[in-house]
Amino acid sequence: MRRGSIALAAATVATGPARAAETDVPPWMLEQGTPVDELPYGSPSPFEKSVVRRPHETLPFPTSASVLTPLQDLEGIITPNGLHYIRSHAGTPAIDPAQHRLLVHGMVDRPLSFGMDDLARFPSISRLHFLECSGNTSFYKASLIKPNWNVQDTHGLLSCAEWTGVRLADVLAEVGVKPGVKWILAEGADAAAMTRSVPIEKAQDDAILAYAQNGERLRPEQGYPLRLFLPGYEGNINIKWLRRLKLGDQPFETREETSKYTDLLTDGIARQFNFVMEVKSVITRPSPGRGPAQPGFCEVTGLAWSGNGRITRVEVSTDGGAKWGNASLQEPILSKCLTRFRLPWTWNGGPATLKSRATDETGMVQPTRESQLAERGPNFYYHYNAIHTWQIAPGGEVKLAV
Ligand SMILES: Nc1nc2c(c(=O)[nH]1)N[C@H]1C(S)=C(S)[C@@H](COP(=O)(O)O)O[C@H]1N2
Ligand SMILES: [Mo]
Repeated sequence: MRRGSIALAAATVATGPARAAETDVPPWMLEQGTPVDELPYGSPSPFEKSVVRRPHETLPFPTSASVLTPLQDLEGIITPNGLHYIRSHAGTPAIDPAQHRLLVHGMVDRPLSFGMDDLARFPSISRLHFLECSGNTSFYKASLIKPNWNVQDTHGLLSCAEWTGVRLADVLAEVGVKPGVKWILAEGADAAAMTRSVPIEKAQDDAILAYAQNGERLRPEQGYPLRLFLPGYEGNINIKWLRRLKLGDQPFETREETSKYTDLLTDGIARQFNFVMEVKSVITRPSPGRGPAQPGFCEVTGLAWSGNGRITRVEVSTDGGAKWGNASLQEPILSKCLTRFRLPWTWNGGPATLKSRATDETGMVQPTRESQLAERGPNFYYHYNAIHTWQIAPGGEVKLAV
């Protein structure tokens, strides 16, 4: 569809753009604006007050240990720092960076304790990557599903930022990795003292000791002053407030990789160490609360990502999966990063069923909900990545469809 024809369609409907009145002068043009030096650190327009993180709409508990990113309100691929999802098992510790240390010990030649200044002396790198909690979208059990959920509820444990830090591989070279090292224990300095075992191959590959997020120092909630960032791996292993790395020849079998974050299979056996967040996508608009205002042109847009690499294709269906069309992918299309997709669509005002299906560079395709449930059985909780469905009613209201 050409741009001109889109504009024409919008202008012909009653609630579209008004005819221009050339002499109108808005009141904010008649007086001096707020002095700029009153804003040492800026915040969004007061008219954007509704664009906030929040816990699950219908959570059965009185308090929550996580708040979700409002994906329905965001553009492009970057999550503003104040809207990055938070999942913290014991709140946010108040850490003085001048006192924070990272101890690297175990099977190393020279155990060392690094201050933040010591780490800053290593060569730095910046990478754009998504972060997704493996519990994101873990609502495939029918009893958990609430029909009024919007995309913030279903997919909001997902964010994307530019992470800056130093390569873990460089720090490991400094301490000297002894032969036979296979795993590294990473420990956080929060009251949960969260610990996970990281495979040495990942540590030597693209692991980052991150101290900055979207150009500024990490937010306290994201692990200030230092976090482990493992691109494409489930959120939990990205240890925040990182204080210790212990090198060893076997996994450390911590609580978060035995009791939690394992996948219980149909035969009753739990699969451990499922790190990679596999190919997934979601339409962020139209979505619940963000339905089409009127029949006519309606852009379908959303996000796709894969912990295995780049997104190569996103298909969109508006008729429940009978026909699929290729969405256009917005550059940059980066490895282990959110990719924005868009498809021009004309909503005829009738019922419609929207789905998106992503493919990554390894050839993996998002499974249908039915096939994933059949394969994984009723006990599965983490790592759900099936095709997601929104239902548009004739009035334009959008609801979760399962
Ligand atoms: N020290 C520590 N690290 C942690 C956690 C925690 O509670 N403590 N939560 C983990 C979980 S479950 C997730 S999903 C991610 C969330 O990172 P975020 O809060 O920056 O989004 O951090 C992980 N790292
Ligand atoms: Mo998580």
